[in-house]
Amino acid sequence: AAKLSPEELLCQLRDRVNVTMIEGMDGPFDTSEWQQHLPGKSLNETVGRLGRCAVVSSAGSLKSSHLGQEIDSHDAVLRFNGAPVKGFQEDVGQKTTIRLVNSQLVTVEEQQFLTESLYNTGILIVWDPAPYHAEIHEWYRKPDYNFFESYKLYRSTHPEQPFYILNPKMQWQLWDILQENSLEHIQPNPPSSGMLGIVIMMTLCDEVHVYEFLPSKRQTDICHYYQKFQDRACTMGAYHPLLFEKNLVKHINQGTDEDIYTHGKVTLPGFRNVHC
Ligand code: NCC
Repeated sequence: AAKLSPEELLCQLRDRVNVTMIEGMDGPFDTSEWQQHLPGKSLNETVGRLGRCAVVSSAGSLKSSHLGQEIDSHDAVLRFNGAPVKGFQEDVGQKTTIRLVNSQLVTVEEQQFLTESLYNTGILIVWDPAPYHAEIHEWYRKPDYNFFESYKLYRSTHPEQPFYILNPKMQWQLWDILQENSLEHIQPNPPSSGMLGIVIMMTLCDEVHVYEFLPSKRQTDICHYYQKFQDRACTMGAYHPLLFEKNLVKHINQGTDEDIYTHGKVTLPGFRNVHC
């Protein structure tokens, strides 16, 4: 596999990864039942045009980072799954514009998902691992986790909160680019929420700063900044091709290595600012 230059790679990401949310016109969702649950406005309409954006990984290395103020200075902040802000503002900030959650959380942790106030802030997006390049109907028949009922339930109790379903085609378009740019064979598992969130923000924002996706000098085996649990696989990857994702992000980073080392910070252009 021939490695592309950072510029070529950015163009590939811009042109081949289609970031869209499920809409009422899409395949099996074009029923009156789904019409009433899916948000009326598109994600673009809901967020408007965003300038500087931050993506906050959930890594343990955010602990004692004091990055909170810097993170909150962005126009929009994306967080993942159950990553809290309460009690951790000093390190991760308090602003949440978008929260990207996986379908496992929405189903397996349904009770918490439906009741914890953490999820009531900002825009929610849920994604589910789909079979490789599966057509949307096929995925709908056998999602990895059947989160659809839980989604509808949440929508009924929080009708005013925008809550989108990520179109599953994106994950494999992105995975193909990861594979093409890696020398090793990658297991065909979808990218992590982290990598998906980075590309979502690149479509919405002029500039994206990613925190502690590429670990800083604070790198630790502690999985999350909000838990004591230790597992190196959280940072290196087991199911998700996390190491390959991180190599790719390192390759397209427009910031300095110093920024990575001290702040775990990567700077990426929004696709609007990528000229091919
Ligand atoms: O842990 P998780 O990820 O919620 O983390 C969000 C994203 O942050 C980046 N990360 C996290 C920890 C770390 N030490 N280094 C990192 O770089 C990754 O990019 C990660 O995607 C997920 O991707 O959805 C994941 O979700 C958890 C779990 O399902 C949720 O937290 C909900 O409880 C998965 N863990 C388990 O299933 C046990 C994790 O594998 C992937």
